[in-house]
Amino acid sequence: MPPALEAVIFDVDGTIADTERHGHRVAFNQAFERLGLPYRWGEEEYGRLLETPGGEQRLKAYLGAQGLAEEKAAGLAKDLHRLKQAIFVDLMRRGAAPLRAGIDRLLDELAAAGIRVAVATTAGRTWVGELLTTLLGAGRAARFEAVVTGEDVAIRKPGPEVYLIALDRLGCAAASAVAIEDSEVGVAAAKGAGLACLAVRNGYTLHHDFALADLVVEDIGGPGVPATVVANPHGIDVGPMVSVDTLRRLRAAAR
Ligand code: XBP
Ligand code: MG
Repeated sequence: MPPALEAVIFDVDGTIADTERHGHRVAFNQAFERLGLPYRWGEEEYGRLLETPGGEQRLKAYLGAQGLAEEKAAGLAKDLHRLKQAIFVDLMRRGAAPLRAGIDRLLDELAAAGIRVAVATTAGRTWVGELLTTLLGAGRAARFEAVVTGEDVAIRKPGPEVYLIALDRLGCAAASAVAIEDSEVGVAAAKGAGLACLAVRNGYTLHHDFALADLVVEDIGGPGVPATVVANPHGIDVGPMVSVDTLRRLRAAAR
């Protein structure tokens, strides 16, 4: 018999909340402006820049590509990123990074079923906790038993470390957990750690290769938003919304 579902580990950017297009991207641009730099990241260009996970790493790679020497790029990326994080928190408090449909519903269903939850993200500790509290309320945010961020790992996604640390902190075997991700690198990280993985696409990840995912949907489903299935390689019964039972079936079907 396959192991029971004990825990669900959520990615944050693009999965719990739509943070990138109107949140992080805008904050990066405001940071450039405040430091008097000529760079601005357009919506489409930012989609390509997202291939470098981690805001500071993204900045460093971009500045390097603009011709800055490595040491100069690293120092400027650090300063810009510190500033960008403060700007992002402010934008997020003003609603620039909305919760994705159905996340609050699913969290409540998981709690009612006694299934534990954690976070595994490439993003920074400075804002992740506050985003969870702002979008979900203090009660739901407190249910995340482990919040593992970019600062906790030596190698970011697509490396599996962030998931391995989350599993370790939960004291849960990979075979008893499901990950929810929105991107190709995120799915690779989760599968590399041995978890079953649900992919929830968003505007920036429509073109990603989700061949490793155990189920791909447009949304998990919430009031007025159906869980439109994009790929269902195990042929599981998804239902009108991704529910605890959907995730249990996913866990059982995944290899
Ligand atoms: C998220 C990221 C992050 C965010 C920005 O990836 O790569 O860098 O874009 O956040 P994932 P920070 O959803 O796969 O975890 O600036 O805090 O890094
Ligand atoms: Mg993501």
